[in-house]
Amino acid sequence: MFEGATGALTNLLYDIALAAKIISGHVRRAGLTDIMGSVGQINVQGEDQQKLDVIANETIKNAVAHTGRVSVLASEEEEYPVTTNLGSGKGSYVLLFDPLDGSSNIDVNVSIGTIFSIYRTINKDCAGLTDCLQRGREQVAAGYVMYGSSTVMVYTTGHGVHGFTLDPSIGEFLLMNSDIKTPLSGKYYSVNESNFTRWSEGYRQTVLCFKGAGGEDNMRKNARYIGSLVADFHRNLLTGGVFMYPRDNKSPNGKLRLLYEANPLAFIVEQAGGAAHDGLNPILDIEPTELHQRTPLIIGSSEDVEFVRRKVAEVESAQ
Ligand code: P6P
Repeated sequence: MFEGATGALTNLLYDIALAAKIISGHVRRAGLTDIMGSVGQINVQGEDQQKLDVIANETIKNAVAHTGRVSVLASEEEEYPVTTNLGSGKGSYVLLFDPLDGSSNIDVNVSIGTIFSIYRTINKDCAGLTDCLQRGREQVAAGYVMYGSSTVMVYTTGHGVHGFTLDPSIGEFLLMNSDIKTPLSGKYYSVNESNFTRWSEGYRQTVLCFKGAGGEDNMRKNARYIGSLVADFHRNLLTGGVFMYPRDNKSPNGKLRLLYEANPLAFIVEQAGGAAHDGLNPILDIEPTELHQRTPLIIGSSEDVEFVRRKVAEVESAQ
């Protein structure tokens, strides 16, 4: 505990861990109870809202909204920020989250995840949208929960990255990896190659290098793409590699969300010795302007991320 600390952040992380245990229980029972599939509604993202999305979103809101610790929260499933503590907007922290990322994979039993990002409240009288639109560099904590073969929680508070595994027999997260460091370079590249024809030439040449066909054979890597961000990120964090969701002519701002997907994972990967950028600048330096804004994302091992940045710049400056 640091001098002057109240324990509020620690307790907020416990609140999130409690929500994760509840969500994990639902995910593990999906298929046995009527919670798989769609609710027949479209969410604010224009995506077919899955029942587990709604359950996860409500679970996290209920775990934090009345504790006095969170002033305002924002979720991928909520169009606007939600002022908490009976609408007072008072509380030390701001919580941004994607309650269940990759939920389209639920019905086929592929790993999915919760991603969260925590900031200090700026407007002490009544927090709101501006408290949510802070640069990623200002995060005080970030993490994710992956509901996979086991349920793992990985987080940072700016003092290293730490991984926990849920022991269902006692209902507690147990520390498994303290101070995770990601390799400087890895054997995997992760990208949806069906977008190849939509990319700029720089990204096409970069991926050809990863395939051993771009003239930089030392950059040849294995392709691994699950299509669930938390699962792809977690594998690359532990084994090394680079995940890419570049801008393309279908998604000119990229697909992934800055505030509750890219920023928290960027904070984690930088704390683990890796890097994250949007093709030009570090993710954590982006000044947010909208709650659900998208960003291109290149994230993972520092040497691999730098290779992507350098190769794309080299190819596109020569055009
Ligand atoms: P695509 C899942 O829908 C998600 O938001 C991330 O979890 C994942 O990395 C990405 O989209 C996959 O997108 O276009 O490759 O299917």
